[in-house]
Amino acid sequence: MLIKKPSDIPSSEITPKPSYLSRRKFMAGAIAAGAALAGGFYLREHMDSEATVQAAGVKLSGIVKSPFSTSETPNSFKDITNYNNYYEFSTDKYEPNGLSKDFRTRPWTVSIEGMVKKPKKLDIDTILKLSPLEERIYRHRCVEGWSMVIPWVGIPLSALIKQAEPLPSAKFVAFQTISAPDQMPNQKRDVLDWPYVEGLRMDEAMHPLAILAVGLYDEVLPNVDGAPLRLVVPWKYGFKSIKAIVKISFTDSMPPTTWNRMAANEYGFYSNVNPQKDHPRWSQASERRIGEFRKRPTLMFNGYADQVAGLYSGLDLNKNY
Ligand SMILES: Nc1nc2c(c(=O)[nH]1)N[C@H]1C(S)=C(S)[C@@H](COP(=O)(O)O)O[C@H]1N2
Ligand SMILES: [Mo]
Repeated sequence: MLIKKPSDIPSSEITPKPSYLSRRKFMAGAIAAGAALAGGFYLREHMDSEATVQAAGVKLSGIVKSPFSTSETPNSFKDITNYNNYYEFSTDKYEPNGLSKDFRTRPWTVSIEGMVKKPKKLDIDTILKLSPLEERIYRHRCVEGWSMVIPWVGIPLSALIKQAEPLPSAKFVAFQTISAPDQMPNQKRDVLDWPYVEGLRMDEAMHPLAILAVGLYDEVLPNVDGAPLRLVVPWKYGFKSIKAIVKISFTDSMPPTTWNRMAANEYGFYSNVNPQKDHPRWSQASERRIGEFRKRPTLMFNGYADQVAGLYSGLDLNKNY
């Protein structure tokens, strides 16, 4: 990953989300007011042409709080949408938000295939109803040394996997981002091996902390954060959390991952946050939380060791980075 001098957003520029969004929220609320939906976990959409054109900003309803959330203070909506990695749009951190504004997230189908009893093509709005939407406030640690706290809204990845009924032979899950060079300018260029791909071991994918995010704060996921469907695995470096997913396939062998293909000595398959294992070009011992000045020590498994360390007992984390 390209390293930039950490010239982050000065806190004076960070408008707290409520005022930043107040007008948009009011509009979305007015649209949603017409939608009396019973039972809860529905996206209030298709109620107004504007809402279907640009789903981001529309309120999600029926969100339940998760016991897995951190009590740390989340970063602002503005931080989370204006300091991103999304190489399909730009290798700059500030540009993807603007460049992804018109990205089309409807209609959207996710193909579930490979070693499963029930392969399927699921519409994104069907996926949204698989499980109650949960708010998951997670730490997010990028391999380049910065971090944030992000209030995702999503469903457990396991809820989707169970639908497909993986075969006992399935040992890994592979994820793929959409190919849309007409919409993603860098997919016409030789920036990365497109489409972006990632993978998890099956037990990692079934872990209750692993989610598919569909929202941020209480709204539909902004395009820049990976709408309409994005993986979040909070004990791993950020690049594991693949955006704009269109394919999930089950395999018996370790799937390729984009950054491992680019530089295998720098990015392994596991990519667990590990302050003791330095990146060949920089230390991983500490991190800068966006919005803070002083660095913080990085925590083993990004602070989720109690929950996930058991997945790796018997694995040499120095070799399996
Ligand atoms: N498709 C795709 N997914 C991606 C990336 C990308 O460039 N393309 N960047 C990754 C990296 S390096 C990080 S740190 C996170 C950043 O997520 P965020 O922008 O929501 O903070 O997305 C990951 N997922
Ligand atoms: Mo990253």
